[in-house]
Amino acid sequence: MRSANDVAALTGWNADWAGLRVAVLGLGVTGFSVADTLAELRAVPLVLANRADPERADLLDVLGVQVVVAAPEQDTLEEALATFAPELVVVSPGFPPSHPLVAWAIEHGVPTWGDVELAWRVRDRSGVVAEWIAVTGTNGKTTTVQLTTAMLAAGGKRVVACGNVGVPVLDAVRDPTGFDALVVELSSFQLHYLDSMSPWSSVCLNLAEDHLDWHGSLRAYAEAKGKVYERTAVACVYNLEDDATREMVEAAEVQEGCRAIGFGRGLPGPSDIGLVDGLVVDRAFLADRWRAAIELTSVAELRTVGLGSPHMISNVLAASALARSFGIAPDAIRSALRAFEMAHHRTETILERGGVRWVNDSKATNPHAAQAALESFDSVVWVVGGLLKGVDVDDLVRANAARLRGAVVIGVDRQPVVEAFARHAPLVPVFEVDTTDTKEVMTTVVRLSAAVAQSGDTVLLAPAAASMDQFTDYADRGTRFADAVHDMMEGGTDDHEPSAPTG
Ligand code: UMA
Repeated sequence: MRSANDVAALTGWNADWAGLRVAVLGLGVTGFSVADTLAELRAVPLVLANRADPERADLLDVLGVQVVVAAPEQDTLEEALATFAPELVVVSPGFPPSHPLVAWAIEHGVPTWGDVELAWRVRDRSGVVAEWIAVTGTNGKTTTVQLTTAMLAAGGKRVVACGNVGVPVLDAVRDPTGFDALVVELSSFQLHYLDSMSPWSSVCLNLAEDHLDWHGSLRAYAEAKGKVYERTAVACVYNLEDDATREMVEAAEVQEGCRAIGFGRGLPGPSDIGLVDGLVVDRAFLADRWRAAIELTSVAELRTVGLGSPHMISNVLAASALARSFGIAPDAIRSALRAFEMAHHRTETILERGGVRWVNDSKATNPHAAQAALESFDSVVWVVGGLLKGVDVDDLVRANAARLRGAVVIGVDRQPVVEAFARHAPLVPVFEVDTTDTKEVMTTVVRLSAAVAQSGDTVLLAPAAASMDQFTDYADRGTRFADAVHDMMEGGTDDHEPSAPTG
């Protein structure tokens, strides 16, 4: 039996992983990449999951990895874990620290790592050790990761986006050709289980309430986010418009010589990236930053590629800071931005009909993201609701009451949303979609919205909530909305009357 100290010392692909008993919690994309890696390292993984995709379980069977699947209400997994007596537990991000299997490991003094911790330790797999650029924040992570990746690629670097964007970091690390840099999106869940990463540069884009059910409190959520800056080597990038991010940088233990670089939509000081007269300028990565600045692009140019809204400009500023910290030239940044294509489901216009614009921002899974989307439009029919994750929407409703033509409320947690409207926006007509048939939800949403919207309005899907109550994920929710919009608008069936508003 190896001690926790022995396990803590395991660093490097060629360390002595052979025979190490590792319990792997979860069998989604993360759990599979972990078990597959451990098998390659000749460790002894045991995968435990409450549910599992049979294809992944079959593949692991071929690799000789044991998998136990059982419902949470049975004690099977706890018993299997105790009998296995793991020397290490690797936890998928969906498992909160309060999950009985994680709690068991902590109680028994067994080290608990996330997949990203394991990936950091074995990052020398291909022989070429990539630098890591770490990105977190409540909102804008994926866009910023994609922008940064595009900028590095335009600068001639071999680079890949990975982590919470959907590609497990272990898959990127095991790519046989290797990379100059990994741009790693880190969720608060992944950061919670990550303790030794030392990134080249790092950013926490912003901080607002989210995932309180997983973390237990806003404080625990913020603590996890702040870990992104620990041991950073070159640049801690923070948001000049969000003090919480600056405080995280101040609290972090970073490497000697690491700089703090601010980004914001105001005039940049020395060591900042910001806006001057509609130009995006870098006053951080140049020798004479006290007197000079480098122009990277303009807000007018950003508008032409759909990056002109305030929150997108912030993402561009943050990505530019990360790219500049990696030595990417201004020309490469500009050309990456010109060629950038926004990912789907992020303030994406589906179509315009009769002066009404239909916009899909299904990615707005919390109030902060929804606020950013709502601010982009003057008069909105707002499609809101889903799984609220313990977050309250009162402030959001209050702040946007004046711009709302109406609201269409979806999801299981409709009650608190409807009540928030009754309290803070009693004059806004509110329609509830109470069907539980997944196929019907978006058809009903589009029918109700079409009846309420007037020329000049935007019908905006920006739910401020997670999607898993009624959809597979935010992409499924957005696609179903877009499909329903196309079906109704292109089928010309937009002449329905709304049913009576509630509240
Ligand atoms: N499982 C259980 N019991 C539980 C929870 C999970 O058995 O209580 C098991 C099941 O086998 C299930 C598997 O764990 O199939 C799922 O694991 P997971 O929830 O950790 O998800 P993965 O499929 O491994 O995907 C995760 C991230 N998901 C979450 O953090 C919830 C993906 O982010 C990420 O892309 C992927 O790792 C690769 O890094 C998604 C996400 O929703 C996009 N992230 C949240 C967000 O962005 O807000 C944090």
